Amino acid sequence: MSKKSFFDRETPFEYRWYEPGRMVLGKTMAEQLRFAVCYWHSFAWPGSDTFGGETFMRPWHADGGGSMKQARQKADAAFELFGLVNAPFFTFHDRDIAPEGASLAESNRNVRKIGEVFEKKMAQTGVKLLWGTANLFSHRRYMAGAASNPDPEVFAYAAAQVKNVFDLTHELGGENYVLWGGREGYETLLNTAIGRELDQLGRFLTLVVEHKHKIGFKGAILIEPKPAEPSKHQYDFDVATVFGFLQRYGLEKEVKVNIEQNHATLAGHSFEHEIALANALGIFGSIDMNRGDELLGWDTDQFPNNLPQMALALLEIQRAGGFTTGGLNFDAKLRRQSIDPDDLVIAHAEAMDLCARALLVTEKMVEDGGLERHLRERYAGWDGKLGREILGGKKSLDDLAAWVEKKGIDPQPRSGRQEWLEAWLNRWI
Ligand code: XLS
Ligand code: NI
Ligand code: NI
Repeated sequence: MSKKSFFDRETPFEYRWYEPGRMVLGKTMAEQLRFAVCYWHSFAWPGSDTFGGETFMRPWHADGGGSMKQARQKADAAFELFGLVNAPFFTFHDRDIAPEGASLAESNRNVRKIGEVFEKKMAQTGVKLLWGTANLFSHRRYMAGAASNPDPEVFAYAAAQVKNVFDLTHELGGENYVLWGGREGYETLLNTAIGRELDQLGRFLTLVVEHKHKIGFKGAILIEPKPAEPSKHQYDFDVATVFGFLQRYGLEKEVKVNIEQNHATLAGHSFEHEIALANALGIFGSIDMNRGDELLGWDTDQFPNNLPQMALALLEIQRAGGFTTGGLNFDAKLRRQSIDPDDLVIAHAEAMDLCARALLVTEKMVEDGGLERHLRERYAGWDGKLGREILGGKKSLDDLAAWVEKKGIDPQPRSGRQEWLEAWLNRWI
């Protein structure tokens, strides 16, 4: 591995749009986009699906792929890719980076050993950790959920796993800690007590938040909403559901969301809807930029390729003030026929390039200001006397009824101008 590159490219590539140092809307492109490569799809997944096994045949998966030697080999390849595509961040689950041991203590030690490898590689390369997370869904002990499990021993086991990888995330200078409720949901209500499970989840998240303050972690804790898959119904359905949950357990100031494009569409929303709502509710954190397939109803985790969709998402992120601790994670995987190491390089590089291009489209939209102007005019009444008095709680139902009658008010509808606005958007693509 060290002598011969795993990726061994013959054709050099270059970015057409991504210029990390170029200023766009007051920050460099690199600062605006904060790209991250995910470990699980690119290095832990062997290309299997429900109907067939491994297709990629990576050396670190040979003979079952369970050794620490292979985990180190995998880390070498991962950091080689980050360098090749010039990705400033990466993301991982504990189980992506190191094999599970015979006991939790051994598993945790394995994770920590690779953590040491990461620490060195991060110092050498300057690559940073966008977020870490725990895999609380693959092992059979989690088949009925982690925090929402009917057995409190599973809750405790999950807590122990989270503590280890959260501490590691903190030590590696990670900028966020993510919780995706993979099996926090149910298959049938016949065996599920929803109320109990929600309280268990609320308790678990509270413990994570308390731990954050105890260790002095300065980053954000993020929940990643998803409506279903692997569970039939998942509690963190979408941004609105997560916000209600956070409020119920008093955590809405402590926890934000990591929004994934594919999860948004599975929940029946657009990506930009979820980002805009999170912004409106004050919980926007980070994104997973991976699309679904319009004809398939599951999480296909494809690299982004739709410029207008990406530009709209990046526009909403600008409206939210841009990323702070968050970033743009490619929670995306190759198709299982893309078996060459090169495919991994091309997929990431082209996705980054297209995101950069989308950012330039966003820049034009923001600079033109057409949308903001239209919105200002559309809502202008709410900034006037009547609007301010209503929102300021100065008018009762009686007051309003009397005022409308006395003045003989008869509001006139105005055009929503949707077609004009859609054409305005396309002007910048
Ligand atoms: C799965 C999720 C997962 C999270 C991290 O659908 O997207 O990969 O991003 O646990
Ligand atoms: Ni996903
Ligand atoms: Ni994701």
